[in-house]
Amino acid sequence: MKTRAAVAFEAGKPLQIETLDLEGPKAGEVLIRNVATGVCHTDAFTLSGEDPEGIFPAVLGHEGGAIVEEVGPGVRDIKVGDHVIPLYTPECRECSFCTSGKTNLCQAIRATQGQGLMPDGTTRFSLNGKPIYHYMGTSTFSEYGVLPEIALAQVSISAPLEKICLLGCGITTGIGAVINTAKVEPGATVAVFGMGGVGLSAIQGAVMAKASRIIAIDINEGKFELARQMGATDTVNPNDHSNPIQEVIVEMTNGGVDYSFECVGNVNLMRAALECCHKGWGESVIVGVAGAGQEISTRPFQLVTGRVWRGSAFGGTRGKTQLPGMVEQYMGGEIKVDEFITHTMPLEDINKAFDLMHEGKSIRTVIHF
Ligand code: NAD
Ligand code: AHE
Ligand code: ZN
Repeated sequence: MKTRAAVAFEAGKPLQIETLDLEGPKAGEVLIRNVATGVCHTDAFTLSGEDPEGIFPAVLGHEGGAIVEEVGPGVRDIKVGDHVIPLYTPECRECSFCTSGKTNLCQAIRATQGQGLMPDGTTRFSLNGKPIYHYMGTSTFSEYGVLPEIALAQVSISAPLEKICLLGCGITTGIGAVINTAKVEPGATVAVFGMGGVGLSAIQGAVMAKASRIIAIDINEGKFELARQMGATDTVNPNDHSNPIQEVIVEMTNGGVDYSFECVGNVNLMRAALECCHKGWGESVIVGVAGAGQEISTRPFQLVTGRVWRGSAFGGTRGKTQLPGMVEQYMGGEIKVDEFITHTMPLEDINKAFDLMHEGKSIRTVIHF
Protein backbone atom coordinates (compact mmCIF):
# COMPACT_ATOMS: atom_id res chain seq x y z
CA MET A 1 0.00 0.00 0.00
CA LYS A 2 0.97 3.67 -0.14
CA THR A 3 1.51 6.02 2.80
CA ARG A 4 2.18 9.73 3.08
CA ALA A 5 5.22 10.39 5.21
CA ALA A 6 7.75 13.07 6.13
CA VAL A 7 11.13 11.62 5.20
CA ALA A 8 14.51 12.64 6.66
CA PHE A 9 16.78 12.05 3.67
CA GLU A 10 19.89 13.63 5.18
CA ALA A 11 21.09 14.98 8.52
CA GLY A 12 20.51 18.68 8.96
CA LYS A 13 18.11 18.98 6.01
CA PRO A 14 14.36 19.67 6.21
CA LEU A 15 12.00 16.70 6.00
CA GLN A 16 10.35 16.01 2.64
CA ILE A 17 6.77 14.86 2.20
CA GLU A 18 6.70 11.73 0.05
CA THR A 19 4.31 8.95 -0.83
CA LEU A 20 6.08 5.77 0.20
CA ASP A 21 5.42 2.13 -0.44
CA LEU A 22 4.54 0.24 2.72
CA GLU A 23 4.55 -3.55 2.99
CA GLY A 24 1.80 -5.07 5.11
CA PRO A 25 2.20 -6.73 8.52
CA LYS A 26 4.00 -10.06 8.85
CA ALA A 27 3.63 -12.53 11.73
CA GLY A 28 3.26 -10.76 15.08
CA GLU A 29 2.95 -7.36 13.37
CA VAL A 30 0.17 -4.81 13.11
CA LEU A 31 -0.74 -2.16 10.52
CA ILE A 32 -1.71 1.13 12.18
CA ARG A 33 -3.02 4.49 10.93
CA ASN A 34 -1.53 7.37 12.84
CA VAL A 35 -4.17 10.02 13.49
CA ALA A 36 -1.70 12.45 15.03
CA THR A 37 1.89 12.68 16.22
CA GLY A 38 3.81 14.98 18.49
CA VAL A 39 7.28 16.27 17.66
CA CYS A 40 9.81 15.62 20.44
CA HIS A 41 13.25 17.17 20.81
CA THR A 42 14.75 13.72 20.23
CA ASP A 43 13.40 13.81 16.65
CA ALA A 44 15.30 17.09 16.16
CA PHE A 45 18.37 15.59 17.87
CA THR A 46 18.46 12.67 15.43
CA LEU A 47 17.73 14.90 12.44
CA SER A 48 20.66 17.11 13.47
CA GLY A 49 23.07 14.23 12.90
CA GLU A 50 24.15 14.08 16.58
CA ASP A 51 22.53 10.68 17.24
CA PRO A 52 25.07 7.84 16.94
CA GLU A 53 22.16 5.62 15.89
CA GLY A 54 20.82 8.10 13.34
CA ILE A 55 20.23 6.41 9.97
CA PHE A 56 19.09 8.12 6.77
CA PRO A 57 16.85 8.12 4.84
CA ALA A 58 14.35 7.44 7.61
CA VAL A 59 10.85 8.24 8.79
CA LEU A 60 11.26 9.88 12.20
CA GLY A 61 8.57 10.38 14.86
CA HIS A 62 7.74 8.54 18.09
CA GLU A 63 4.77 10.31 19.75
CA GLY A 64 1.86 8.75 17.90
CA GLY A 65 -1.82 8.16 18.45
CA ALA A 66 -3.17 5.51 16.09
CA ILE A 67 -5.95 3.14 15.07
CA VAL A 68 -5.34 -0.51 14.20
CA GLU A 69 -6.18 -1.25 10.54
CA GLU A 70 -4.98 -4.85 10.10
CA VAL A 71 -3.25 -7.54 12.15
CA GLY A 72 -0.74 -10.11 10.89
CA PRO A 73 -0.77 -13.84 11.66
CA GLY A 74 -0.32 -14.78 15.29
CA VAL A 75 -1.25 -11.40 16.75
CA ARG A 76 -2.99 -12.19 20.02
CA ASP A 77 -3.88 -9.13 22.04
CA ILE A 78 -4.54 -6.40 19.46
CA LYS A 79 -7.52 -6.27 17.09
CA VAL A 80 -8.72 -4.11 14.20
CA GLY A 81 -10.25 -0.85 15.46
CA ASP A 82 -8.24 -0.72 18.69
CA HIS A 83 -6.75 2.64 19.63
CA VAL A 84 -3.05 2.37 20.30
CA ILE A 85 0.03 4.34 21.27
CA PRO A 86 3.24 3.15 19.57
CA LEU A 87 5.98 2.24 22.05
CA TYR A 88 9.62 3.00 21.31
CA THR A 89 10.28 1.07 24.49
CA PRO A 90 8.23 -2.09 23.84
CA GLU A 91 7.10 -4.58 26.46
CA CYS A 92 7.38 -8.24 25.44
CA ARG A 93 6.96 -9.50 29.04
CA GLU A 94 9.26 -12.42 28.16
CA CYS A 95 12.84 -11.15 27.81
CA SER A 96 15.22 -11.14 30.76
CA PHE A 97 14.85 -7.37 31.06
CA CYS A 98 11.05 -7.50 31.23
CA THR A 99 11.01 -10.42 33.64
CA SER A 100 13.67 -8.85 35.90
CA GLY A 101 11.09 -6.45 37.30
CA LYS A 102 13.98 -3.96 37.55
CA THR A 103 13.70 -2.03 34.30
CA ASN A 104 11.32 -0.96 31.55
CA LEU A 105 14.04 -1.44 28.91
CA CYS A 106 12.64 -4.46 27.03
CA GLN A 107 15.40 -5.73 24.76
CA ALA A 108 13.34 -8.12 22.59
CA ILE A 109 13.76 -6.01 19.43
CA ARG A 110 16.27 -3.36 20.56
CA ALA A 111 19.09 -4.45 18.22
CA THR A 112 17.10 -4.22 14.97
CA GLN A 113 15.25 -1.12 16.21
CA GLY A 114 18.57 0.71 16.57
CA GLN A 115 19.42 -0.22 12.97
CA GLY A 116 16.17 1.24 11.62
CA LEU A 117 14.81 -2.22 10.84
CA MET A 118 11.86 -4.41 11.73
CA PRO A 119 12.61 -7.47 13.91
CA ASP A 120 13.10 -9.66 10.78
CA GLY A 121 15.91 -7.35 9.63
CA THR A 122 13.99 -5.73 6.77
CA THR A 123 12.32 -2.34 6.32
CA ARG A 124 8.65 -2.03 5.41
CA PHE A 125 9.04 1.46 3.88
CA SER A 126 10.53 2.06 0.44
CA LEU A 127 10.61 4.73 -2.25
CA ASN A 128 11.23 3.82 -5.89
CA GLY A 129 12.40 0.40 -4.73
CA LYS A 130 15.00 1.82 -2.30
CA PRO A 131 14.68 1.21 1.45
CA ILE A 132 13.56 3.95 3.80
CA TYR A 133 14.49 3.15 7.39
CA HIS A 134 12.31 3.02 10.50
CA TYR A 135 13.12 5.15 13.56
CA MET A 136 12.85 4.13 17.21
CA GLY A 137 10.61 1.32 15.99
CA THR A 138 7.75 3.79 15.61
CA SER A 139 8.17 6.17 12.59
CA THR A 140 5.05 8.14 13.47
CA PHE A 141 5.72 10.80 10.83
CA SER A 142 4.02 8.38 8.43
CA GLU A 143 0.25 8.13 8.15
CA TYR A 144 0.42 4.33 8.09
CA GLY A 145 2.99 2.15 9.78
CA VAL A 146 3.76 -1.45 10.64
CA LEU A 147 4.84 -2.27 14.19
CA PRO A 148 5.37 -5.45 16.18
CA GLU A 149 2.47 -6.19 18.51
CA ILE A 150 4.81 -5.83 21.53
CA ALA A 151 5.36 -2.18 20.57
CA LEU A 152 1.72 -1.09 20.89
CA ALA A 153 -0.15 -0.05 24.02
CA GLN A 154 -3.89 -0.47 23.67
CA VAL A 155 -5.72 2.48 25.22
CA SER A 156 -9.29 3.68 25.77
CA ILE A 157 -11.23 4.25 22.57
CA SER A 158 -12.87 7.32 24.10
CA ALA A 159 -9.59 9.24 24.58
CA PRO A 160 -8.73 11.78 21.85
CA LEU A 161 -5.76 10.41 19.88
CA GLU A 162 -4.72 13.93 18.84
CA LYS A 163 -4.06 14.67 22.52
CA ILE A 164 -2.93 11.39 24.06
CA CYS A 165 -0.30 10.92 21.34
CA LEU A 166 1.87 13.04 23.64
CA LEU A 167 1.79 10.24 26.20
CA GLY A 168 3.88 8.30 23.67
CA CYS A 169 6.96 10.12 24.90
CA GLY A 170 7.44 13.58 26.44
CA ILE A 171 4.70 13.73 29.07
CA THR A 172 5.10 10.13 30.18
CA THR A 173 8.88 10.55 30.31
CA GLY A 174 8.75 13.60 32.58
CA ILE A 175 6.11 12.24 34.94
CA GLY A 176 7.70 8.79 34.98
CA ALA A 177 11.20 10.09 35.74
CA VAL A 178 9.77 11.57 38.95
CA ILE A 179 7.35 8.82 39.95
CA ASN A 180 8.92 5.59 38.61
CA THR A 181 12.64 6.38 38.51
CA ALA A 182 13.30 8.80 41.38
CA LYS A 183 10.24 7.78 43.41
CA VAL A 184 10.02 11.30 44.82
CA GLU A 185 8.28 11.26 48.20
CA PRO A 186 5.83 13.78 49.69
CA GLY A 187 7.57 16.85 51.10
CA ALA A 188 10.71 16.44 48.96
CA THR A 189 12.43 19.36 47.23
CA VAL A 190 12.91 19.12 43.46
CA ALA A 191 14.84 21.04 40.79
CA VAL A 192 14.01 20.57 37.10
CA PHE A 193 16.40 21.80 34.41
CA GLY A 194 14.71 22.57 31.07
CA MET A 195 11.08 23.59 30.65
CA GLY A 196 10.22 21.80 27.42
CA GLY A 197 7.53 19.14 27.19
CA VAL A 198 9.66 16.76 29.26
CA GLY A 199 10.73 19.17 32.02
CA LEU A 200 7.23 20.63 32.40
CA SER A 201 5.97 17.09 32.81
CA ALA A 202 8.60 16.45 35.47
CA ILE A 203 7.07 19.47 37.23
CA GLN A 204 3.59 17.92 37.02
CA GLY A 205 5.07 14.63 38.23
CA ALA A 206 6.58 16.44 41.22
CA VAL A 207 3.16 17.94 42.00
CA MET A 208 1.60 14.46 41.77
CA ALA A 209 4.31 13.20 44.15
CA LYS A 210 3.43 16.06 46.55
CA ALA A 211 6.89 17.65 46.49
CA SER A 212 7.06 20.67 48.80
CA ARG A 213 9.24 22.87 46.63
CA ILE A 214 9.64 22.62 42.85
CA ILE A 215 12.30 24.80 41.21
CA ALA A 216 12.02 25.32 37.44
CA ILE A 217 15.24 26.29 35.65
CA ASP A 218 15.47 27.55 32.08
CA ILE A 219 17.31 30.21 30.08
CA ASN A 220 14.09 31.01 28.18
CA GLU A 221 11.87 32.94 30.60
CA GLY A 222 8.98 32.57 28.17
CA LYS A 223 8.60 29.07 29.63
CA PHE A 224 8.12 30.20 33.21
CA GLU A 225 4.42 31.07 33.10
CA LEU A 226 3.50 27.53 32.07
CA ALA A 227 6.00 26.14 34.59
CA ARG A 228 4.18 28.01 37.37
CA GLN A 229 0.80 26.84 36.02
CA MET A 230 2.11 23.27 36.16
CA GLY A 231 3.06 23.77 39.81
CA ALA A 232 6.59 25.18 39.97
CA THR A 233 7.06 27.11 43.22
CA ASP A 234 10.21 28.93 42.01
CA THR A 235 11.63 29.86 38.61
CA VAL A 236 15.33 30.51 38.01
CA ASN A 237 17.16 31.78 34.94
CA PRO A 238 20.86 30.82 35.28
CA ASN A 239 21.76 33.87 33.18
CA ASP A 240 20.50 36.15 35.98
CA HIS A 241 23.27 34.91 38.29
CA SER A 242 27.02 35.40 38.28
CA ASN A 243 27.77 32.22 40.24
CA PRO A 244 27.18 28.71 38.86
CA ILE A 245 23.56 27.53 38.87
CA GLN A 246 24.34 24.64 41.24
CA GLU A 247 25.55 27.14 43.86
CA VAL A 248 22.40 29.22 43.35
CA ILE A 249 20.16 26.21 43.97
CA VAL A 250 22.20 25.00 46.96
CA GLU A 251 21.88 28.47 48.54
CA MET A 252 18.14 28.65 47.80
CA THR A 253 17.50 25.27 49.43
CA ASN A 254 19.75 25.34 52.48
CA GLY A 255 22.16 22.69 51.19
CA GLY A 256 20.65 21.36 47.99
CA VAL A 257 17.55 19.64 46.66
CA ASP A 258 16.46 16.08 47.38
CA TYR A 259 15.97 15.36 43.66
CA SER A 260 16.97 17.00 40.39
CA PHE A 261 16.10 16.21 36.78
CA GLU A 262 18.11 17.24 33.72
CA CYS A 263 15.65 17.60 30.85
CA VAL A 264 17.81 19.44 28.29
CA GLY A 265 20.56 17.13 27.01
CA ASN A 266 23.49 19.38 27.99
CA VAL A 267 26.36 17.59 29.75
CA ASN A 268 27.43 20.72 31.67
CA LEU A 269 23.89 21.07 32.98
CA MET A 270 23.89 17.37 33.94
CA ARG A 271 26.87 18.14 36.18
CA ALA A 272 25.10 21.17 37.64
CA ALA A 273 21.98 19.06 38.23
CA LEU A 274 24.00 16.50 40.18
CA GLU A 275 25.92 19.10 42.16
CA CYS A 276 22.80 21.02 43.23
CA CYS A 277 21.64 17.89 45.11
CA HIS A 278 21.89 17.64 48.87
CA LYS A 279 24.99 16.04 50.35
CA GLY A 280 24.33 12.60 51.79
CA TRP A 281 21.16 11.72 49.88
CA GLY A 282 20.36 13.96 46.88
CA GLU A 283 19.57 12.11 43.65
CA SER A 284 19.89 13.46 40.12
CA VAL A 285 18.16 11.87 37.14
CA ILE A 286 19.49 12.37 33.61
CA VAL A 287 16.61 12.49 31.15
CA GLY A 288 18.07 14.72 28.40
CA VAL A 289 19.84 13.05 25.48
CA ALA A 290 23.35 14.25 24.64
CA GLY A 291 25.07 14.00 21.28
CA ALA A 292 27.66 11.53 20.00
CA GLY A 293 31.00 11.75 21.78
CA GLN A 294 29.74 13.83 24.71
CA GLU A 295 30.55 12.67 28.22
CA ILE A 296 29.53 13.61 31.75
CA SER A 297 31.97 14.42 34.53
CA THR A 298 32.05 15.49 38.15
CA ARG A 299 34.39 15.09 41.10
CA PRO A 300 33.95 11.53 42.38
CA PHE A 301 33.74 13.18 45.82
CA GLN A 302 30.24 14.28 44.82
CA LEU A 303 29.19 10.62 44.78
CA VAL A 304 31.42 9.56 47.67
CA THR A 305 29.52 12.07 49.77
CA GLY A 306 26.20 10.47 49.02
CA ARG A 307 24.77 12.06 45.90
CA VAL A 308 23.35 9.57 43.38
CA TRP A 309 23.41 9.84 39.59
CA ARG A 310 20.71 7.96 37.65
CA GLY A 311 19.18 7.95 34.18
CA SER A 312 15.65 7.42 32.94
CA ALA A 313 14.35 6.29 29.53
CA PHE A 314 10.63 6.77 28.80
CA GLY A 315 10.31 7.63 32.47
CA GLY A 316 10.90 4.03 33.48
CA THR A 317 7.42 3.33 32.10
CA ARG A 318 6.28 -0.16 31.06
CA GLY A 319 4.18 0.93 28.12
CA LYS A 320 1.65 -1.88 27.71
CA THR A 321 1.10 -2.12 31.45
CA GLN A 322 1.09 1.54 32.46
CA LEU A 323 -0.01 3.69 29.48
CA PRO A 324 -3.69 2.61 29.54
CA GLY A 325 -3.87 3.81 33.15
CA MET A 326 -2.13 7.07 32.32
CA VAL A 327 -4.69 7.66 29.56
CA GLU A 328 -7.43 7.11 32.17
CA GLN A 329 -5.66 9.56 34.48
CA TYR A 330 -5.69 12.11 31.63
CA MET A 331 -9.41 11.50 31.05
CA GLY A 332 -10.02 11.93 34.78
CA GLY A 333 -8.15 15.24 34.90
CA GLU A 334 -5.21 13.87 36.90
CA ILE A 335 -2.65 14.28 34.10
CA LYS A 336 -2.39 17.46 32.05
CA VAL A 337 -1.87 17.02 28.31
CA ASP A 338 -3.89 19.71 26.47
CA GLU A 339 -1.84 22.49 28.10
CA PHE A 340 1.30 21.24 26.31
CA ILE A 341 -0.16 21.61 22.82
CA THR A 342 0.90 25.07 21.70
CA HIS A 343 0.56 24.39 17.96
CA THR A 344 -1.26 22.00 15.62
CA MET A 345 -0.60 21.64 11.89
CA PRO A 346 -0.90 19.24 8.96
CA LEU A 347 1.94 16.87 8.01
CA GLU A 348 2.84 19.12 5.08
CA ASP A 349 3.95 21.84 7.55
CA ILE A 350 6.02 19.59 9.80
CA ASN A 351 9.25 21.51 9.25
CA LYS A 352 7.58 24.51 10.92
CA ALA A 353 7.21 22.39 14.05
CA PHE A 354 10.99 21.92 14.15
CA ASP A 355 11.54 25.66 13.58
CA LEU A 356 9.17 26.55 16.45
CA MET A 357 10.99 24.13 18.75
CA HIS A 358 14.42 25.55 17.89
CA GLU A 359 13.11 29.11 18.34
CA GLY A 360 11.83 28.20 21.81
CA LYS A 361 8.26 29.15 20.80
CA SER A 362 6.51 25.81 21.22
CA ILE A 363 6.10 23.21 23.91
CA ARG A 364 4.57 20.53 21.71
CA THR A 365 3.31 20.74 18.15
CA VAL A 366 0.78 18.07 17.22
CA ILE A 367 0.84 17.04 13.56
CA HIS A 368 -2.36 15.65 12.07
CA PHE A 369 -2.57 13.50 8.95
P1 NAD B 1 12.46 21.04 24.34
O1 NAD B 1 13.31 21.53 23.24
O2 NAD B 1 10.99 21.17 24.22
O3 NAD B 1 12.88 21.73 25.72
C1 NAD B 1 14.21 21.94 26.10
C2 NAD B 1 14.23 23.09 27.09
O4 NAD B 1 15.56 23.24 27.59
C3 NAD B 1 13.84 24.44 26.47
O5 NAD B 1 12.83 25.07 27.24
C4 NAD B 1 15.15 25.23 26.49
O6 NAD B 1 14.96 26.62 26.65
C5 NAD B 1 15.83 24.62 27.70
N1 NAD B 1 17.28 24.83 27.75
C6 NAD B 1 18.16 24.79 26.71
N2 NAD B 1 19.40 25.05 27.16
C7 NAD B 1 19.30 25.28 28.49
C8 NAD B 1 20.23 25.61 29.51
N3 NAD B 1 21.55 25.74 29.24
N4 NAD B 1 19.79 25.77 30.77
C9 NAD B 1 18.47 25.63 31.07
N5 NAD B 1 17.54 25.31 30.14
C10 NAD B 1 17.95 25.14 28.87
O7 NAD B 1 12.85 19.50 24.56
P2 NAD B 1 12.00 18.27 25.15
O8 NAD B 1 11.21 17.66 24.06
O9 NAD B 1 11.36 18.70 26.41
O10 NAD B 1 13.21 17.24 25.46
C11 NAD B 1 14.17 17.58 26.44
C12 NAD B 1 15.33 16.60 26.41
O11 NAD B 1 14.87 15.31 26.82
C13 NAD B 1 15.95 16.38 25.03
O12 NAD B 1 17.34 16.15 25.20
C14 NAD B 1 15.28 15.11 24.55
O13 NAD B 1 16.05 14.46 23.56
C15 NAD B 1 15.23 14.34 25.84
N6 NAD B 1 14.23 13.28 25.95
C16 NAD B 1 14.62 12.16 26.63
C17 NAD B 1 13.71 11.15 26.86
C18 NAD B 1 14.12 9.93 27.61
O14 NAD B 1 13.40 8.94 27.57
N7 NAD B 1 15.21 9.95 28.34
C19 NAD B 1 12.41 11.27 26.36
C20 NAD B 1 12.05 12.44 25.69
C21 NAD B 1 12.98 13.44 25.50
N1 AHE C 1 20.21 6.67 20.16
C1 AHE C 1 20.87 7.51 21.12
C2 AHE C 1 20.15 7.66 22.43
C3 AHE C 1 18.75 8.19 22.30
C4 AHE C 1 18.05 7.95 23.60
O1 AHE C 1 18.66 8.04 24.68
N2 AHE C 1 16.77 7.63 23.53
C5 AHE C 1 15.96 7.48 24.72
C6 AHE C 1 14.60 7.92 24.38
S1 AHE C 1 14.53 9.61 23.90
C7 AHE C 1 12.90 9.77 23.53
O2 AHE C 1 12.64 11.03 23.17
C8 AHE C 1 15.84 6.02 25.14
O3 AHE C 1 14.80 5.48 25.46
N3 AHE C 1 16.90 5.36 25.21
C9 AHE C 1 16.94 3.99 25.56
C10 AHE C 1 17.20 3.14 24.35
O4 AHE C 1 17.28 1.92 24.47
O5 AHE C 1 17.34 3.71 23.26
C11 AHE C 1 22.30 7.10 21.34
O6 AHE C 1 23.00 7.81 22.07
O7 AHE C 1 22.72 6.09 20.74
ZN1 ZN D 1 10.76 11.76 22.69
